[in-house]
Amino acid sequence: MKFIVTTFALSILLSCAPPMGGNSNNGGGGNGSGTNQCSPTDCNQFCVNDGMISGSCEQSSDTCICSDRCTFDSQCGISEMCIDNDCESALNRDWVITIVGGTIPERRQSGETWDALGGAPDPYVVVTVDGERCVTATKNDTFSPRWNEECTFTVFDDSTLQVKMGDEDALEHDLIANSNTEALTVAQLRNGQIVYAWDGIPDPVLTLNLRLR
Ligand SMILES: [Ca+2]
Ligand SMILES: [Ca+2]
Repeated sequence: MKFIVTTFALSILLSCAPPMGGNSNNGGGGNGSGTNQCSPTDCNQFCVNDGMISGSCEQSSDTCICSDRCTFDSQCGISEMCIDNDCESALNRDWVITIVGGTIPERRQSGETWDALGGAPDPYVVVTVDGERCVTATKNDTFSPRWNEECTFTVFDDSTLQVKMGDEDALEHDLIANSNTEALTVAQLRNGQIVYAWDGIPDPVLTLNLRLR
């Protein structure tokens, strides 16, 4: 069967919204550029220039300055992340992909059981980034494997990701599901998680977590 990506951008959407309220004090004691929402009495704001979030407000002695230091990824460029309060490229870096776990239907598409005499599958996962493979251990006789195994890959702007779940057998292994080889996007890196489902069935099947090494 085929895996499809089901979710990738929820936390980005949630983190895009600047805090509500606050005041519109222009340059309130700030030495930042342009119009901002920092003021000495309320420093818990974003800096806004021409409607765009451009940084966060920082208390500095008795004033409040508009800093170019970031708090959220959404304050950075489209291929960047907020790393130690600086916007830096998310690419050309080592990323850790954690194969968390999955669920497997009781029977194959053909209606047969995974192993002879009604046996449960013995699943493992192969994650491939730019042709480099990482293979998990095999979990014996389970429909809900948990691996929590980590693989490290260097991710570039044209990197691709492909995943496959197999059932280890004594002779020829069975394919449980695989995905197409697809671009590994900055949106997925920033989101920190990729969830796969069966094509046509919304239930989550395989979860990968992503973090900077
Ligand atoms: Ca089998
Ligand atoms: Ca088995």
